[in-house]
Amino acid sequence: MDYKNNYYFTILDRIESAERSAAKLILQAHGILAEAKNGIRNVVTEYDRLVQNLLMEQLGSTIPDARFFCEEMSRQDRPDAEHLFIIDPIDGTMNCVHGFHHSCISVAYAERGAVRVGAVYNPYVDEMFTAVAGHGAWLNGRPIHVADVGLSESIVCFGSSPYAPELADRTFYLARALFNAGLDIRREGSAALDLCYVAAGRAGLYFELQLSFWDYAAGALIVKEAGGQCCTIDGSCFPSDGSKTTILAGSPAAVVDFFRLTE
Ligand code: LIP
Repeated sequence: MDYKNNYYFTILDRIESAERSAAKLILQAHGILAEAKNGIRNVVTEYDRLVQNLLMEQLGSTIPDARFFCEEMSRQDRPDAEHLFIIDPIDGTMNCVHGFHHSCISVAYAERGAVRVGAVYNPYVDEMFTAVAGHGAWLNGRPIHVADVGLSESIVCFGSSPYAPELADRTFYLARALFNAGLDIRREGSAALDLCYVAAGRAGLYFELQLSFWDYAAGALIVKEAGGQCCTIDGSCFPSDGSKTTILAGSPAAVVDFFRLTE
């Protein structure tokens, strides 16, 4: 393995160990208080901040001139920075606040806008989903691959974009159409885990009409390295400026079926 890829695997190791240390904070959390960030559906907790600070400290010591694009930062660094960590300290914060044990820590490493490494850790079930660009995707160290099936044989995950209620009609119209075309639908509450479930072949498709860069940066790489497709809802590339976007991810066959269904 040449130096550069060794370098990415070294960064992956550092991200994994930082996520496992940060996860202890989440597992020890009791009586989590939610503060409204922008209305009662968009909340933050002290644990989001504690986890983010720990990750920034540990990863900042890994690459001293690294920049950060994190959910709980008031001002993100440039998404095209030479060395950038994209962090969602607790993806599925609302789940975490309500004791739904389905949340994760999501960290991606990018160079000049290209995501090279991704790791998503669900501490409640000790599942570490990882990927290195050009080298594949893994769950707890074992290779994973998207399901080799179309929509009719798929569970479909979707996100309800609770921070953008104006998108609800289109979201539930699509969810209904996919309920008819697929096996069943799931709204799990963590975009990063929805993407990892597609990568592991547990779900055949996932969509959401509004997501932030930190929600999908790591999960999208994990889907692609697991042989899946990941793009905007109309099949385009994600915005390079890190702005909010729609997302569609799935097995190649399920994505083709989705575009046939919605044309
Ligand atoms: C959440 C995502 C979820 C989406 C929410 C929010 P957060 O991330 O995981 O899929 O529906 O709008 O983006 O805010 O818990 O990190």
